[in-house]
Amino acid sequence: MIHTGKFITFEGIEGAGKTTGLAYAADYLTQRNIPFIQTREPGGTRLGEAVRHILLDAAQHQMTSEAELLLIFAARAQHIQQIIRPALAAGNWVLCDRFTDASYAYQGRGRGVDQQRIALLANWVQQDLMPDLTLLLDIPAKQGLQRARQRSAPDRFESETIDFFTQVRTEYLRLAAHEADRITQVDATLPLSQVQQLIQQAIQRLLPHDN
Ligand code: T5A
Repeated sequence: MIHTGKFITFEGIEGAGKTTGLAYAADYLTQRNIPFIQTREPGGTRLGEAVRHILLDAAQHQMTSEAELLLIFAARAQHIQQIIRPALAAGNWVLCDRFTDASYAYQGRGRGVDQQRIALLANWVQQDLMPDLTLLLDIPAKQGLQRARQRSAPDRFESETIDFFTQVRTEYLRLAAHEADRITQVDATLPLSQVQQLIQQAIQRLLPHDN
């Protein structure tokens, strides 16, 4: 019997396989009768999805880095209070497609916003909330973008340069090296079955021994 929900986030650049990995994790938890919700950032609430629409809109090319960061954290504040904390408190696991690591990677390293400002916002909206596990799906920028662009027309972020995504990836890898206990790095260029096996192994470590 599980009493406390676990908070798992999925990170990586465009096309790394976060959505695919999250769907696999959801199947895995379902098979083990572990209650969970799946959600995403930006998004997850009515407010968050409206903010997501603005953030991804390719027509919003004049958006400043500061406006972008504050919109993301406004959505995150709502998401944490309305969805994530209540779900965890009720004993559900939370599978979340992106969280604050993305802000350090995209707005910090990618856009050049001072990382201390991001940390200030993170402390404000998260307080003691941190993911129990973050799966970083790592892929070279060119390969990730190829996958993402095969799927749909580029949104405002996907229209960025390879250099931008290389910077974003570099920051994700730095975070993974710095927080190795929380962040499990997965080679997302591997065949899907092997990626899924690595995801399963990481999640298994969070399960109580009788599960
Ligand atoms: N953002 C977000 C910020 O800037 N700051 C923040 O703080 C936050 C929270 C939206 C944008 O918001 C920005 C970053 C983003 O640009 P998003 O919706 O998560 O974020 O957007 P994407 O990263 O664009 O999501 P994608 O759906 O494009 O990428 P995924 O989810 O990583 O990739 P996925 O699973 O859809 O897979 C892509 C394709 O690859 C295949 C899949 O079948 C699919 O076709 N694939 C594989 N192929 C071969 N081998 C494998 N191992 C494969 N795994 C997946």
